Amino acid sequence: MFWFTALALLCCGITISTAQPRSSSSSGEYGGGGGKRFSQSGNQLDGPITAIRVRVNRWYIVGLQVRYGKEWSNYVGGSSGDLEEIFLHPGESIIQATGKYKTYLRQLVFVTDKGRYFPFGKDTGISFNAAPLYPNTVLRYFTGRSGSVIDAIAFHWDYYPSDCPSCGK
Ligand code: MMA
Repeated sequence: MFWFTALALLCCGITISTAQPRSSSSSGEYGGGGGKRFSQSGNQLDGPITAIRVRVNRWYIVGLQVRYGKEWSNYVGGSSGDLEEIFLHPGESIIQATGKYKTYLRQLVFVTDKGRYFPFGKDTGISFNAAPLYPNTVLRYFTGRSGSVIDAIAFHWDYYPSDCPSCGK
């Protein structure tokens, strides 16, 4: 009986996992190895990304704060430069992120599914171009490294929360 159950579970597990449509992917990390790790993975439970604050100085992307649903994440990064803020329209999502880096992050550009784009920072360094792997998926959260500036950044894509088949809506 034990072996039967174990075998049944094993088979089911394999069947279920291969039958699931995949939706999560990530791009990066882009940047250098300094700073301390941060992850906003838990923040995605507060909702879709609705606004972004980016702090920039003359050379670098200094800091980042992201609004998930109605909740702002913790601020990550340093205190130099100016804080810039953009709000997405209701239902609007980021579907591509490009930018530049060397040792630290220098430029960030967000492109939305409504054809708007939001550039931050300076146009110098090694370029990257990040987009989701799976159709109809959008930017859901950030991870990266930070200290007195943003050292590196990675982008994590998945369904817009209300489109998630397993969210029971
Ligand atoms: C700090 C420290 C480094 C990091 C830089 C840039 C000034 O040093 O946290 O590890 O690389 O900031 O963010």
